[in-house]
Parts: sequence; C-alpha cells; structure tokens
Amino acid sequence: MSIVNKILDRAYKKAKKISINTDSKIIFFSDLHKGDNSYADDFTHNYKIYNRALKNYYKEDYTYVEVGDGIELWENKSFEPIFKAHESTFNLLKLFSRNGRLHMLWGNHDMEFRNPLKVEKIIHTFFKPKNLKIKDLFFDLKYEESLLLNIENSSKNIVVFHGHQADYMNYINWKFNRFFVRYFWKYIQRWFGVSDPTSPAKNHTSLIRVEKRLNKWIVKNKNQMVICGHTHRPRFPDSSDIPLFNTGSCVHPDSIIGIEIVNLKISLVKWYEHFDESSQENKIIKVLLEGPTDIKKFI
Ligand SMILES: [Mn+2]
Repeated sequence: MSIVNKILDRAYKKAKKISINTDSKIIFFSDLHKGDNSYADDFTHNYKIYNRALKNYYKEDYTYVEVGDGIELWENKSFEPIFKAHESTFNLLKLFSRNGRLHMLWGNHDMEFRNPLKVEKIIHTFFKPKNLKIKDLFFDLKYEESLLLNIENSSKNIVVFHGHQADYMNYINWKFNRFFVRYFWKYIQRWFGVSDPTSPAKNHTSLIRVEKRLNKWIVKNKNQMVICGHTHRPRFPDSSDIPLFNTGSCVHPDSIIGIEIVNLKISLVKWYEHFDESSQENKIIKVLLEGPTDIKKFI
C-alpha cells in the first residue's frame, strides 16, 4: 500500500465524529493563509469580504469548519503579528467557538497546530502577563486533522480534511518546505514575482497529481465522499462522478469561495464585492456557483 493511502486511511480512521441532520447548517472555508498584513499576506485584500460572510453565517446559525491553512506559519515565524493584523477575524471565530459551532482543521501551512503542546506554547508565548486581557477575549485553539460527518441514523459519512495528506512532499517534508518558503522563496517571490513551487495552488502538475491520488483513494474506499481544500481549485462533481469536493480558497484575486451544507444539500458559493448601480455603492454579495444538490446523490 502506498504511503499516501496509509496517511489518508489514518486521517479517515482518527477523524473527529460529528452527526448531522436536516437541521444542520455548515459553512466550509479553507486556505486563508492569514499573515501579518505585509506585502506577502495573501489574505489582506479579501478580509472585508470574509468578515462579512462570517457575520452572516454566524447570524444564520451556521457551524464554521476551517479546512486547513487558515494561518500562514511558513512565511511568519510568530503568531503575534498574525493575531494583531487579523484580530477582527479571530474575534468572529471566537463567537462561533463560544457557541460550540467551530471546528478547525490543520493544513500544511499551519501543521504546527497538529501538536496540542505546540498550540499551548504559541498561545503562552503570545499571551504574556501584559496580554492576559486579550487572552480572556480569545478562544481555545483546538485543531483536528479530520472530521467525519455522519448522517444521523445512517451509516453514511462525509470525510473532511485539508488534502495535503495526498501531497507527500507537503505532508512528510512540510518542515523542509517551510524552511524553503520562509528563508528563500518569500524573497524570490517579492523580487521577481515568481510563484512558490511547493504549492499545488500555483503548480498545475502537482495540483493534478494531488487530485488523482485523492480520487484513487475515494474509489478504493467505496466512493467515500470527501471535502478538502489545499489546491485552491474549487471542485463540485456531477452526481455520477467521483465525490471529491474542494472548497477553493479565500485568497482568490477578488473573492472567497466555500462550500455550504444546509438541509443535507451541498452547494458551492462565492462571496465578492460588487458595485450596485441603483444605490451607487459597493455591496458584498453571495452567489451560488453550484447546487444545492442532495448529499444522498454522492453517498
Ligand atoms: Mn495547503
């Protein structure tokens, strides 16, 4: 059995189980790559759209699932500047967390969160006594590798993980890749405008390879439905196709893309800023890209 299959099997077996039914409302976003607001921060230009979307989802009683790479810990060594740059976003996550409606998964760019001791250390280093007030305002950062959404009173499941489990270089060698991006690539990117070669989001061959491996695993596991991120390429298959869904990302040039599950129906949605002719002002709106399609068609 290949190493990738072993990694995927393990992520599947140890997934945190959650049961869902016709009342469940879930929004999945991934790949925010929140940084320190500097030139290299890919999220900054979309934070207004993202915050508006999150406020809406919070009001409408959704559960928020972050499917990995929420935070960019390759280009940034410390968590403090990221927290300071995106405090409004973290405050929104805190609301979901306090209501028990938050699930955070780690990807390759925030794989440090795999280790609860590391999380504790990151929080401890940041929340020194002078920052204790902020700590009180913060929430428990608890990360999982994967979720298993079980359709209530059935044996049917959807598995959710970041997707770098099918990307050997980014799962096993994440520390080397992080080193490469942190000390070398960030500067090349800035000076010459070249894209990071370790990222399937910016490299078509590796994107296709990751999708192929995931498809293979799905077929091997009786067409197990999967929701992932990582490649930044949104994906919503036909019901006759292999059930591999991808949330896209929150770093698209002028929009964020995500997946919703409402009333056991799945959709792909996009949020973006749009100039409204009648009111002559910019409005942030949501459009449906695909669905809503009955989940039963995929499982
Ligand atoms: Mn990733």
